[in-house]
Amino acid sequence: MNRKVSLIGAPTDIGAGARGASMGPEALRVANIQSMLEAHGLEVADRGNLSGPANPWLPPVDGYRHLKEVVAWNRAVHEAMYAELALGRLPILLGGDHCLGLGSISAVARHCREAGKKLRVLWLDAHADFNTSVLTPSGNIHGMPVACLCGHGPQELIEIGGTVPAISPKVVRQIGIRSVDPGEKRFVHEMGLEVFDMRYIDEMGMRHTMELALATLDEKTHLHVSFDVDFLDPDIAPGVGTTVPGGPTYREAQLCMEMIADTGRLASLDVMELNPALDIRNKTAELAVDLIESLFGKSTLMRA
Ligand code: Z70
Ligand code: MN
Ligand code: MN
Ligand code: MN
Repeated sequence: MNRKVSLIGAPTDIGAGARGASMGPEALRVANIQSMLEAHGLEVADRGNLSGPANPWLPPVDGYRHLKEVVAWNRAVHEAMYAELALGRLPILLGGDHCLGLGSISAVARHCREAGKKLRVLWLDAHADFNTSVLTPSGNIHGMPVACLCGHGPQELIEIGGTVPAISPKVVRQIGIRSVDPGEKRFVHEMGLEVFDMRYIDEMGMRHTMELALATLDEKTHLHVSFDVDFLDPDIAPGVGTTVPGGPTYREAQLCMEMIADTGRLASLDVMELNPALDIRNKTAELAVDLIESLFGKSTLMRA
């Protein structure tokens, strides 16, 4: 794995349904994300925070809330992530709400095209984030980034990476899903997204789930993990805008991260939707950092 890591803060809640994810980057820093990574021998550069428009907190227009501001933030995220990849570094996006997955993953896809790499995206989330302006119940664009990446969304958003669509649904594996809107569900099936929902994890276990989600990676694969903190069960991770009961336990989440680490292919990461305004003494931020430690190779015993 690449040992040179860059932290990029994106302090906004522009695409979310609750205010407060804008404080996520600072909460992750307070939970010592940088020193944790350095303790594992990584070279870490904190690039500070991106800037962008304030959140005007307006109702949706034509099925989108804050579209212009969402575009501006995603352009900034795209350029920042792309620049770190071009430097040969492993970027970690500190969100911020999950609408920014569009800017992040479009940058990763652009890098992969130029570098001749194959892309695999693991989307760890309670939600499929596959809505469109006609399907959405809320207009919140954090419910739409996967659809936008696959070419279904407003022109100015889907074309941020220069190529439309930025990715094929075939490169995506969604894990932990348990809240999907009715129209969104039909669209997920129509597009053939590979979804390992909580029913699947209950029946088959996290081990088998991850074996399938990580199958067919090779030395040419760039593995991107988009970690929406609401993936986790709200009992352990209350500090998110949209809690959905019945998520992975602490043990299941640890195994998920450890199995990703074991591939040695992790090349970029998003840590999204952490909402310190709803957290309890930064415990969700500390949990996220604990899990990211496993993602970067911490294991209980030395492994061959
Ligand atoms: C719902 C919508 C969502 C996160 C909520 C919710 C989407 N499907 N995503 N919280 N992170 O409004 O589109
Ligand atoms: Mn590279
Ligand atoms: Mn999400
Ligand atoms: Mn979510």
